[in-house]
Amino acid sequence: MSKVHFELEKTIYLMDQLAEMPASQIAMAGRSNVGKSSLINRLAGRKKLAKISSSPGKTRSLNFYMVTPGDFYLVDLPGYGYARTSKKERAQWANLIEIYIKDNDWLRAVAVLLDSRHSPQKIDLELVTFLQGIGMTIIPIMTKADKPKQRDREKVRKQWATILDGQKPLVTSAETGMGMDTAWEALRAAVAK
Ligand SMILES: Nc1nc2c(ncn2[C@@H]2O[C@H](COP(=O)(O)OP(=O)(O)O)[C@@H](O)[C@H]2O)c(=O)[nH]1
Ligand SMILES: [Mg+2]
Repeated sequence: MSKVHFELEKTIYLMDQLAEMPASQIAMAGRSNVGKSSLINRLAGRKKLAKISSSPGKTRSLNFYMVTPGDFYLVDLPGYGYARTSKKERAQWANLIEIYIKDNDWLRAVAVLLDSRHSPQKIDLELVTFLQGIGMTIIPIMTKADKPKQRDREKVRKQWATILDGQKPLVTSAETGMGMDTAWEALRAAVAK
């Protein structure tokens, strides 16, 4: 594969900073600590592009990375579901995400990151149900695939496929690089759609 380049073009902290970013976009969503930053770094081939946080729940911003070639934005959404987040912060997250995702003509798909080690969790299901409800294309991506036994991982994958009307999540590991080619294919296919 030719060399890809990620450029952080814009960071948004508050709703009123949301402006139209006129290029195809793919958003990445997932619970805090699911491995979102690690996956972005692995895809970019750079270790320190997105911060791997030792204190989860910290990042509250939307980060727009311009990806070349391809000329689309990979949008890193703030992680959700951090246990120590207040009710108010949770509501703010939902509000910002909802406004960003709805009525965004540039958004082609939302990659939903799912931890390979866990059965579907309520909070992930809420996001998936919301996306299904508005007819948004979902790219389900299982992370940390190097952690569980393959048999357990496949069980989780099947559970998700049932929820996703048969669509099987991609299986990735930022640690080993497993599944990166497939992930790129899925992202590029969604952009080309
Ligand atoms: N074993 C393993 N650990 C991972 C993987 N991806 C992320 N991690 C670890 O999971 C923790 C959270 O990762 P991070 O990328 O910051 O998650 P984020 O909060 O979703 O952005 C860190 O300690 C990472 O080193 C993976 O593919 N395999
Ligand atoms: Mg992160």
